[in-house]
Amino acid sequence: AGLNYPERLNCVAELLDRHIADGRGGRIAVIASDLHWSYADLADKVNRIANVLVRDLGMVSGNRVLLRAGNTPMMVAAYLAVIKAGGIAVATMPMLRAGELAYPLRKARIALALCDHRLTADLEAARAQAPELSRIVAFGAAGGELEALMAQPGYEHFEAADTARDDVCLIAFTSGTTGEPKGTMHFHQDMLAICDCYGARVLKASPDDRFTGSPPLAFTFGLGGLVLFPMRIGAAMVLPEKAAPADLIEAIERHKVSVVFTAPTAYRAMLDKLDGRDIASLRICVSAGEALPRATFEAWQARTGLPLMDGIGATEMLHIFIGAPREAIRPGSTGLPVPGYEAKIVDAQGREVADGTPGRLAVRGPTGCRYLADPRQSVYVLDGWNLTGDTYLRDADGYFWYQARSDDMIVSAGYNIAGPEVEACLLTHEAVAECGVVGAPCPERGQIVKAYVVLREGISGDAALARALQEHVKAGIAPYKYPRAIAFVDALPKTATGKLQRFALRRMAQGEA
Ligand code: 3UK
Repeated sequence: AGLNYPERLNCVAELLDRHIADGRGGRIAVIASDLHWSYADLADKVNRIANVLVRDLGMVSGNRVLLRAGNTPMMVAAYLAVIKAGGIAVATMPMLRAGELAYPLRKARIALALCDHRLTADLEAARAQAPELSRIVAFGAAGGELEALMAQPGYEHFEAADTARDDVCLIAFTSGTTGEPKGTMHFHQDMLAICDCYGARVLKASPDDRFTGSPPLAFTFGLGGLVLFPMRIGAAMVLPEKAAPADLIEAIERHKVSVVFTAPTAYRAMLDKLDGRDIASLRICVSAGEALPRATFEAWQARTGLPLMDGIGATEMLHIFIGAPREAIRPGSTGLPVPGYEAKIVDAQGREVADGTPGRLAVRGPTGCRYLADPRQSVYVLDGWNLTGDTYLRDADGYFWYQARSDDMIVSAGYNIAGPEVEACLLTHEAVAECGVVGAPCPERGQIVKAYVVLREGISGDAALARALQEHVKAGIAPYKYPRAIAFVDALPKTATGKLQRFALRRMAQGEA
């Protein structure tokens, strides 16, 4: 994609300071409820925090700084300040508790943390298991500790640290659905590369767009979609305090948002809440994090006239690496490799398979997996290719079609069944709000297909509805894939990043068998 970044590069100088140097300091950068920060306002906060880090807190280039906050303007400023000062931002999901914080604290050898004042208790508690953590500075409250330090005279200027393009600036932890979370390391140039590949060539947003979404800023899906993509082009980010489907609609309507980043389940949930709302400002809707069921694509398009732009990304790759530009979308397919990336399908021995054959998805490009001090590196990277844990197939036109997480395949009476395909079919039934399909142990068949179903508001589950759902699946896809067991539940187990926890459903299915 012709990426040629200078050897000395600080990504914050490019994402933020450049706009001011080029006379765009008056443009709106951050919107949150009643707050509006221009690019110049944001740069002022960033410089002040950077000065506090270096002059008051003793941070030096290369230090790792833990960040803990929701999607707030100060979280954005803190992220950029750590990176501008040459540090390495280690963001953690706000919902993590003390026991879960200790691992990334120890693994990334964190001495210093900046933390939203509402979230300090768990961090304080985690100190018992992470003795290297010597300083926690709270922010976000009027007269907060960080804010008081920021107000010191002479703190409004800060020269970006002279970092290399391949210096690490971010450690993002995976959500850890299998074993301990892994810290993935990303360089200054990676922050720009995702904008110049996916942002410029697939998303194609404009400086007048306003971006919003639900993913946490501690999740690279959120960092890219809500912060990096808009900043690269001088556009604005809208940060709702809460990001449930109703809050997203409210933010879109109130702030005339045009670009949304969220997960497929959130689009589906928003559909039930659009009556009487004005979301005409919306023009680009990105869906990632989980497979986008065709029924969700179609229902969203029918209701809003907008196609959902599916894209597969991963913490290991920083952001989206397969996805189609709007004019090339094929419903049901994740899309085409993002310009700058290559993708292929390989078998268990790592050999490329023929088009149309399912296998493991491998990808390479300007960003890629580097785990922090972790022997599991070879699980993801082979011969320069990143091996995602996903089963995909490529068609003759080069489009990639998701099948399942490789470890989510259900084997029932010798048949291989992809849970997500059964879920996609169940979602075409009007009674179904959400569902998760896993294998449940069965003495005769090895496994049977079991569906956990959340019904739409006002509908209650009984044996007749369960039979109707089974018939619906048999009529929609090959009958052997139908769920022999159906359980109606109030909610599905989700990770901190909003993904369905199929392993938790499998455990439930085991317990119930
Ligand atoms: C799954 C998808 C089908 C897939 C992410 C956008 O999700 C992100 O990162 P994670 O590390 O998870 C990676 C795994 O999630 N997945 C993501 N998107 C899709 N499966 N269709 C999709 N569109 O199993 C992948 O291996 O949490 C997403 C940007 C940045 C991200 N970190």
